[in-house]
Amino acid sequence: MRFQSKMLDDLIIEVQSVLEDDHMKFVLTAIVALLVIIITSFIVQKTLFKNKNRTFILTGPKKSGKTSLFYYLTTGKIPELTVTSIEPSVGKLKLHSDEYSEAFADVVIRDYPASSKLKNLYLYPFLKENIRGCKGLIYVIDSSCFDSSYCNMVANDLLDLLKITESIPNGVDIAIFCNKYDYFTSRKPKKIKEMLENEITKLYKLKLRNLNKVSLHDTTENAEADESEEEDNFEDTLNTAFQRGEFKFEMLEGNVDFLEGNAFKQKTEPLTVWFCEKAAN
Ligand SMILES: Nc1nc2c(ncn2[C@@H]2O[C@H](COP(=O)(O)OP(=O)(O)OP(=O)(O)O)[C@@H](O)[C@H]2O)c(=O)[nH]1
Ligand SMILES: [Mg+2]
Repeated sequence: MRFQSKMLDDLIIEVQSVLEDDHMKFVLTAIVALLVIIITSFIVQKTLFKNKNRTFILTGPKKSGKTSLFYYLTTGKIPELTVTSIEPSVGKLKLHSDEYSEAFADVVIRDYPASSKLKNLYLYPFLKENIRGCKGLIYVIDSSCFDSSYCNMVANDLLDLLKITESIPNGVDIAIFCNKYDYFTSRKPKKIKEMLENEITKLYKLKLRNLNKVSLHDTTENAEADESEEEDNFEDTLNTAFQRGEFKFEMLEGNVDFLEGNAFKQKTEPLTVWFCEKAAN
């Protein structure tokens, strides 16, 4: 009898230890499973969030009204005073009408400073790295001082940008926002477009001539190879936009629209229409 009770005790202890072991295993498995779920959902959320946002870039010459437009587009207000931007500003697009608010909830605007040094530091690296997530570029110009030297500066700037935006299939759509139309000296978008096409044609021909000259006179083989490679790259990216040597915005992969506006007086309707078109795509 005593022997039987000892055996029973032993059996109970054994069963308990097996159960405890299984219990430990179960608890450990549950913890690991929970951790896996948390980490996976964190990664999925991060990826979805990253892919969800559509980015629009705001750039252009100094003092053209980029930051005023940025504030208006992201807060619905115009800043009382602006200072020269020295770093990018990022904000979510906020259009007043409720019917748009949902459609644009994921649209992010990035306002970039205009100096060449700061563009090299912030704008170009960001564009090159995120070109596929960039849904559009708004290039703000001051239409009230659009003379030949301003036109030359804008043409050079646009060529630098187009080399990046045209490097992907279908390119990136661009809105040239001709700001400050409230000044009586301001030029109409149609005239600005025509002047820019002529200037870019001139720059392109000059560039090709210079490259040819350099490769003819250069004695070292390496330098020749480098230059012709640069020429090829330049031609490859923008070649189709030059019909019989004449530059035409219509021939670019991305659509380029010339819009008129006055950020100061909150007259940006053409840009709202443009955003609606881009958001629908
Ligand atoms: N008359 C008029 N003035 C404007 C308009 N838009 C902006 N401004 C003024 O232009 C000046 C420059 O505006 P910003 O918004 O700071 O221009 P920005 O391009 O961001 O300037 P930077 O960051 O220095 O390159 C400010 O005094 C604005 O009030 C406009 O449509 N009409
Ligand atoms: Mg600014």
